[in-house]
Amino acid sequence: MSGIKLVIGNKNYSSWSMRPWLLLKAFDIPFEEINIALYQKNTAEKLGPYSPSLKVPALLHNETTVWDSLAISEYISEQLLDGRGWPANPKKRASARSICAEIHSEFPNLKKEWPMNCKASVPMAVSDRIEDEIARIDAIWSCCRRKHGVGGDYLFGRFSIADAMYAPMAICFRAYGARLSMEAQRYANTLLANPHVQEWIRQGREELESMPLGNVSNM
Ligand SMILES: N[C@@H](CCC(=O)N[C@@H](CS)C(=O)NCC(=O)O)C(=O)O
Repeated sequence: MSGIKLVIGNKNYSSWSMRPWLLLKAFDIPFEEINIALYQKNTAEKLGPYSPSLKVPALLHNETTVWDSLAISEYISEQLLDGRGWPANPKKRASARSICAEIHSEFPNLKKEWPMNCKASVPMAVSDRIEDEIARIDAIWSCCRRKHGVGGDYLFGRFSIADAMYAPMAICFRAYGARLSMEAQRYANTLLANPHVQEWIRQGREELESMPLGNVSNM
């Protein structure tokens, strides 16, 4: 027993939950999953014992609690992977950290208008508000693949935190029909073919809860 517990929300909707879950899976770290349905009357009460922010994800490891997807990813890399969550090369690592910070704090319109929904397949018109944000993610993916992707099919070659942070976007882009450059689309396909991403999507699709789109923005 690893002593690691990951508290997550609905797999169909919770993109922030997916990120550290995928990281743990990708590096074959055993953990116990605690699932809490979001936006129910008793959600805050259920999250209270685990997550100081009353949000998911949160990770419990022995006596330590860490919350927020990026902080959890850093913790996993530092405490459980000897730093292997990030690229070994310092320049690549700096780029990886930068693009992770970017997906964590930017793209407000995309997060609002195209929230993750594993069940969705509804081609949508691209609004002016999200056009530039999609183009920026396309540029990040294409540029990382070209500059840093040697040695594997992921942004920095082998799978890293950066791929875990961007994986939900591949689900959103497929669900809503984003048009990507060839290089970016190839990378999106790599993410969608990842067996752990497929496992997440499959489990998300099996969930019964459903929420109106307006309630799931930025999940
Ligand atoms: N910045 C946080 C965002 C966490 C977040 O917004 N989680 C959503 C679900 S994906 C949540 O718990 N929402 C419940 C609420 O806002 O009450 C992270 O990166 O983990």
